[in-house]
Amino acid sequence: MDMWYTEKHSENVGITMRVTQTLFSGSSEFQQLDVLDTLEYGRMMLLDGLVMLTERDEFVYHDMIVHPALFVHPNPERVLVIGGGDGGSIREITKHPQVKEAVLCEIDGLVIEKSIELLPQVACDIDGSNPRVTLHVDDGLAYIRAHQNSFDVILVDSTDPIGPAVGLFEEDFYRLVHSALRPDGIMVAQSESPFYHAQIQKDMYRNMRTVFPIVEMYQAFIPTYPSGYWSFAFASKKYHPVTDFKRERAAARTFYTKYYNEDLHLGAFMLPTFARENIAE
Ligand code: AG3
Repeated sequence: MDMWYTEKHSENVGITMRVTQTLFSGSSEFQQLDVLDTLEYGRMMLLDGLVMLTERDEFVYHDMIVHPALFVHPNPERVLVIGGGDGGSIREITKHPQVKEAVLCEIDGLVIEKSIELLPQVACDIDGSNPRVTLHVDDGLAYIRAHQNSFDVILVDSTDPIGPAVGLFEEDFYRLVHSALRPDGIMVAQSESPFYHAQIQKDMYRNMRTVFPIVEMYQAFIPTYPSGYWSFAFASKKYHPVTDFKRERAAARTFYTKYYNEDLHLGAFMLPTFARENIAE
């Protein structure tokens, strides 16, 4: 049998992959979850039909949502991930020796459960084996409302702004994140494709700028996401991601990063003109 999965990226374009097996297909009270095995990209997780990760290219996303902020903040001891129930961001965070506690707040317990079962190389630090990791199955907004002035870095590892993630792109949410951060805290949020999602980016960056004094966009190449060209928002109370970056510290890292490095850190913030224009003030 010839089975293919297609995620439509627009009305007229999509990405399609040959599938060998459905490992899980079901729904929670929040969304539809599927884990498929593909020939080219290994196992793939979908939420409401959208590709969240594949085994082959998840290193790009997880390196890039985590390491820029953790190498800019001089002492990231407490780090929170909102969403990210697959555990990939937590895995990268715990590579940093200064991190004392990495907290995951995911709304959907099914995502955590199926990631531990079917994506063990991604979920390796959320399976109870890492004493520096704490899990909460809770709404991110409720969690941060109850944890003011508590974190050095908060990562918003969300899906697209449809379904349960809509609130994670709004100004009220960024205000809560701001107050859940310590006085020199940094937020990083995945911020969609500059190529396909110009309007989402425009609204999202405007919302962040009303709350944070420093807001910059940076980019990464993620083959299985719409257009392959993806972005992240760096929103910060004090540290600038380029001028406060200490290259030597990143170069002296004690762990392997397959995508991130100290040169790429700077290059990632250098945007093409059309991407700059999406978020122009
Ligand atoms: N977060 C998913 C980013 C959005 C992808 N969008 C899409 N395929 N339309 C990734 C979660 C990984 N921890």
